[in-house]
Amino acid sequence: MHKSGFIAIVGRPNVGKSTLLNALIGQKVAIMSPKPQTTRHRITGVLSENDYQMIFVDTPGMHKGKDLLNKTIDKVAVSSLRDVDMVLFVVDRKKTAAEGFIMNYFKGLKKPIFIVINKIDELKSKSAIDEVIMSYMGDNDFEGYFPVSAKDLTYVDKIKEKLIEYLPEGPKYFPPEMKSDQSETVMMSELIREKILYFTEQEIPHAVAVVIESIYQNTELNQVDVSTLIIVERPTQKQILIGRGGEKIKHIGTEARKEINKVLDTKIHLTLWVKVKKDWRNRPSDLKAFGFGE
Ligand SMILES: Nc1nc2c(ncn2[C@@H]2O[C@H](COP(=O)(O)OP(=O)(O)OP(=O)(O)O)[C@@H](O)[C@H]2O)c(=O)[nH]1
Ligand SMILES: [Mg+2]
Repeated sequence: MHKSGFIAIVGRPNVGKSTLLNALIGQKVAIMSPKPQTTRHRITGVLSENDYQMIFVDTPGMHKGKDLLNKTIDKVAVSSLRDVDMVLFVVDRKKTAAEGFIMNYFKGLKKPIFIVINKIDELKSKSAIDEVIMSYMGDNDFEGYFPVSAKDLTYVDKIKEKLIEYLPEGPKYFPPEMKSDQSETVMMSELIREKILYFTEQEIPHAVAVVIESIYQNTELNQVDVSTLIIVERPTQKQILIGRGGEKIKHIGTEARKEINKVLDTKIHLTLWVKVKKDWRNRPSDLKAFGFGE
């Protein structure tokens, strides 16, 4: 008998959902960063074994976003809840209003929901972990509680062991060698955005969109030439991103190139252009052009 199913990973921004996805499938398919609102799209990660397939759906952190971009990406997480067989609700602290906001979406969902208490490497003791677990008991019917460290891979396998029990009988939805449904082009733009998130501060990470303009297989130099547009909202942001003498953008480019080389095993030559598109996060046409929304 072959088992398979879809499992959504949801939670507040920055709790470690994408880190958990990568840990569960043993490969980096989703970018991760210390800045909230890193993930902006639904990202599928596939774990294939002989007798089962788990299709994990990483989602943007759920929160009450103000701009149109955030409202659009919040819908992604909410609709993912509808489309899956099971849910992993990731938390990293005791229940607060932010978690309560998310738990409202669980009402009436007739599917198993598990809580993952992530970042236990930062919790000092077993009793500190228990306190977090206790704060979630009683409100919802959770099927299980998993204290883990996605970063250190501690107890991540316990989640898989439990999910196998709950998986329904089903086909292989993806070929076993396929780890994600993201195209290489999208993955490249994401890895570039990851480096921008790491090396910029304040509002810049949130104001950035990355669009791959062209990809050229340069057989002569045995590399791929990639030309990329980085969109920001204001001229001041462009200045900061480029940095004095172009130093900042050069550093981001170097780090992105190394990461793409590592993750996608592709040698690339990267050209980055920074362009201002005023208030793009609130313009439906821009959002569509940059790959957001229906
Ligand atoms: N200490 C510790 N840090 C972790 C752990 N898992 C993730 N992190 C860190 O938490 C931060 C956020 O991780 P992400 O995986 O990007 O979080 P996310 O929930 O996907 O965030 P959004 O996409 O913004 O919703 C990163 O700096 C991670 O390194 C963990 O187990 N322990
Ligand atoms: Mg994420």
